[in-house]
Amino acid sequence: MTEPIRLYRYALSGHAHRVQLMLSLLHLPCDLINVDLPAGAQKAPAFLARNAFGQVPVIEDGDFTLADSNAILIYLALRYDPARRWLPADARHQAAVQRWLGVAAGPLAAGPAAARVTELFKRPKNPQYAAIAANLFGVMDAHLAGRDWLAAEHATIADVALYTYTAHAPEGGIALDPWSQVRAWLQRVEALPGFVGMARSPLPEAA
Ligand SMILES: N[C@@H](CCC(=O)N[C@@H](CS)C(=O)NCC(=O)O)C(=O)O
Repeated sequence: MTEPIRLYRYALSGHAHRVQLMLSLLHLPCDLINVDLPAGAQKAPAFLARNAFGQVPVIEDGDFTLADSNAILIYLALRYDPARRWLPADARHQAAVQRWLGVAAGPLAAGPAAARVTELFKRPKNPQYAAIAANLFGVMDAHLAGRDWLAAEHATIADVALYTYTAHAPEGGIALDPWSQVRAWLQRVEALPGFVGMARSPLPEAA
C-alpha cells in the first residue's frame, strides 16, 4: 500500500463505522472523508460515480473503488490479512462468517439499525423494528453462550460486521439489558487492539 485508504463516510453511519473499525483493527492508515448525508451529498453525480446506489461507505484503495460495508470487509481481510485470521480460509469457518454477514445485511439492518435511524432523523416509529431486533438478539445471545466469537475461535469480520449496530441499538430505543451474552461479546470486541468506537447519539426519551 503506497497511500492511505480513503473512506467516504458519515460520522453517525454504522455501516461506515464498520469499515473504519476494520481499518483500525488491521492498523491500516486511512483518510476519512465526510459525506453530508442530511444535505444529500451522496446523491450528487460525483458521489454516484463512486457508488451508483448513493450510499456510504465507499473506499478508494489506490485506483480501486469499492462500495458496500460487507464487501469492503471481505476485500480488506483478503488484501491485508495474509494470515487469514479475519476471514478464515477453511470452508466451515468461511461459511460461518458469510452467514453472519448475511445477518448484518438482513435483520441487523432491518431491526436495530432501522430503529436507530428512525430516532436520529425523527421519522415515524415502526414497532416491527423492535420485534426484529428482539428476535435477532435472542438468537445471538443463545449462539454466544459458551463461545467468545460469532464465527470462529477468534474475532473475524463477522464480529466487526455485527458490532456497531448492536452496540448502538439503545439509541434506537432497543435496550440490551436482557442479552448478557451479547453485552459480554460487545466488551470483547471493544477490548481488541486497535478498537475504535463510533460517536454515541442521545438515547430516546422513552427508552
Ligand atoms: N448495504 C449497504 C448499506 C449502506 C447504507 O445503508 N448506508 C446509509 C448510511 S448508514 C446511507 O448512505 N444512506 C443514505 C441514503 O441511502 O441516501 C452497506 O452495507 O454499505
